[in-house]
Amino acid sequence: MNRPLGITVHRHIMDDQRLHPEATGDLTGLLNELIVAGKTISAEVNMAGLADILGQSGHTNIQGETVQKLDDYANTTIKRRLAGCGYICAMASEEDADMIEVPAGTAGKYTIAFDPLDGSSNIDVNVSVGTIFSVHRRRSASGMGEEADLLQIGRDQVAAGYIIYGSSTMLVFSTGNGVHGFTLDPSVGEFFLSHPNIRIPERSRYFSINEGNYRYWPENTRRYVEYLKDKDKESGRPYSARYIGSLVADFHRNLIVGGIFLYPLDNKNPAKPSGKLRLLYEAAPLAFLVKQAGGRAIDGEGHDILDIVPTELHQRVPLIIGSRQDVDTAEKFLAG
Ligand code: AHM
Ligand code: MG
Repeated sequence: MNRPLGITVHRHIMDDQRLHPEATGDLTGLLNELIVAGKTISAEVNMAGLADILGQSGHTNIQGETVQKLDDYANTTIKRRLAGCGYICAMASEEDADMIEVPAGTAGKYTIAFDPLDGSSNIDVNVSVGTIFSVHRRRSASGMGEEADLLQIGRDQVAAGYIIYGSSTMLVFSTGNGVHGFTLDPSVGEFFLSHPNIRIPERSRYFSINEGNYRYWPENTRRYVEYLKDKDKESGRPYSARYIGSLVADFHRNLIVGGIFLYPLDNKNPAKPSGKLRLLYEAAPLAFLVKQAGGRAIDGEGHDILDIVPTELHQRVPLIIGSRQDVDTAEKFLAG
């Protein structure tokens, strides 16, 4: 069979590296290792229905949630592949309470935070899940990495992206030079450039939110969602609702066709109103991508996600992300 010759993700990354004569190749090396981890996880996710790996592992993670077996698998796969690769000095994972050290003598110049398998409560029902990652240059000069190397603002990411395990497996990432999407051809085990220079539409007709939380939202958030559902021909309202409950899938859809995703502040815990999603390995990397694609991400509390200074690895943050004009409107409503 004649296959069209596509640009592989490795070629794309090398071409990108050549634009930076000062580059050492370490970021390229790190991304390549991550891609192999992603392909490994993809193969396992695809086999999940057959391999008796579905279901729960029986223990809970730092967030108090039940860990699915595939979460464990994805987490271990990424950690093993990156440990000792020489490109990173520390890792943080949604599934690990503490910073993950790298073997002595292998510390490199980057850090990585990742959610190994986001949306994993959806695995059993065949909904798309994904791996999200965020890469920073370390702050400390050398030696073993420290937590402070991981606690950096989103704006300083050098690379961020996700791998979505959906009807096909796609890698979407940015090194600060636009957002590019690659689709895995499983027959050759290679990601090919399928979505160069992704731009999110300036305005959309879709919103993604868990409306089951309506009663827990502040009044301004409720008013905004009511506004989206009001009839107004000129602004294309009512918007259509699309909520998958798997962040990578919801985000990916909105990135490609336009939309606004909200996991806003709520008072489910009245003593401590908060968002649900995590800053370091969910909100910040997607904020980096959306900005590169022409969109925006805010917390609805007066901050751009990319400017929030993390104080702990598993910090939660409200997230409003997507098409620029929609986020602008949401910002006005949420500010009252
Ligand atoms: P997870 O990291 O434990 O999988 O949880 C994060 C997921 C996101 O993928 C999704 O956007 C959100 O939780 C859905 O939450 P809810 O079920 O409260 O709507
Ligand atoms: Mg997650």
